Amino acid sequence: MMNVTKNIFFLAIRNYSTKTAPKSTKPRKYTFVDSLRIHVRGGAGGQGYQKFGGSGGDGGCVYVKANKEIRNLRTVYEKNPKKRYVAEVGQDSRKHWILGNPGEDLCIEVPLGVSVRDQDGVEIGDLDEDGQEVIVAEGGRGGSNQNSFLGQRGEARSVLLDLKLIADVSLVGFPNAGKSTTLSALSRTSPKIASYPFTTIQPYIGTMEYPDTRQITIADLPGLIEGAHINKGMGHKFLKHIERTKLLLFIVDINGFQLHSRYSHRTAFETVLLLNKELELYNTEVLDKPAILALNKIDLDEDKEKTTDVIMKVKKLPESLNTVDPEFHPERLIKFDGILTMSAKNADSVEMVKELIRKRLDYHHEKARRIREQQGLVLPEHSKGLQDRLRLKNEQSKSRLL
Ligand SMILES: Nc1nc2c(ncn2[C@@H]2O[C@H](COP(=O)(O)OP(=O)(O)OP(=O)(O)O)[C@@H](O)[C@H]2O)c(=O)[nH]1
Ligand SMILES: [Mg+2]
Repeated sequence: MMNVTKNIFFLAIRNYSTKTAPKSTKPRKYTFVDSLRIHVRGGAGGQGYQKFGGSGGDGGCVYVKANKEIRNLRTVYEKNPKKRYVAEVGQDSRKHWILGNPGEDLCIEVPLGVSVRDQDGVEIGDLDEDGQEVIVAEGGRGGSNQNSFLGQRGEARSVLLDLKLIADVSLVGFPNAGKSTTLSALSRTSPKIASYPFTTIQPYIGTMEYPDTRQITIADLPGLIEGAHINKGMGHKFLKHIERTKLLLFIVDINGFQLHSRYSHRTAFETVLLLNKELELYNTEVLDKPAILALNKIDLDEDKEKTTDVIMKVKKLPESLNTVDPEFHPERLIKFDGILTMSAKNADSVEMVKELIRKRLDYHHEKARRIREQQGLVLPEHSKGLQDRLRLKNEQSKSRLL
């Protein structure tokens, strides 16, 4: 049994320690797909009919639309594995049909959280809300007296769909820290849990439910390892998913972490600093997100010595940095909104985490709202009625004009 576990473990390291990401964007079957390159072309415009001054119909356009029912880009790929999308052509103008009908638009439905970019990496649009849409290829103009009655070609280009999960909270931790165990204790999800690293190889979203029906989503991401920011391990591939979450929940094993016997053992305090450092090296901005530190597996620390030690050191940062080697020092320290101890296997201690997450999310939501309000970006909640009345008045006066 031991050997089997060990083999899986080494296989995992070999597979996931690749220095460069595979070039092909062709997704493997049954895997979570969070990036997909597609080729889009608007429909050509119909030909005009010069003799009668007739105009051809405009070609249809291709647009991308967010649909909350779609969970990942694999669904998009499976619907059209060739990844080519061509909208309908506009109808030609004819003797008995002077104005050709426009071609039908083509809609590509994608999950929420997709950012659409062109071949040069320039952003075309972010689709974060259900029903949001963006045109990716315009249809060609129909032929008319303005263009010598020649229908124009539709726009053609390749477009990258890049999915960044939208969840309220994301779990950040080294492999085997107990992230999936925490997720299963917090939500009704049952992710795979096992005693070897890299058990979770795809992001997984669970929903925490509160007695008053409030729901908070939480993303379990594959574990990070040292060097994740330069593609080591597999966490790097998923670091981008942290960017759109509102709160980070660090899960740290109180016994620290050791990838395997050839690597050094890291204490829980070193692990906290290393996670801080990996996030910083990936994108300093993620350090501005509210974060909670959960020290896990305290049932294995009977005399509470390790727990007391790490809490004291985290609270005494930055002075406590001098207790560890400079290689662990981040440039910028993350500020934790709260430190908790738990045993993810014990549902009661996880309840506290659940409550704190809600409190912190609500606090930061309210804070952000007030800042926007002060900057005049949104009307205060109580003046929303006024906004609606103004809109209605505008519409009424418009309809009177018609
Ligand atoms: N004793 C004890 N063991 C725990 C606790 N939480 C998790 N474990 C065990 O730790 C191991 C790893 O747990 P996982 O939840 O799979 O860890 P993970 O962080 O999701 O790991 P990866 O998916 O590999 O990144 C499993 O054997 C769990 O049963 C805890 O509070 N106490
Ligand atoms: Mg896991």
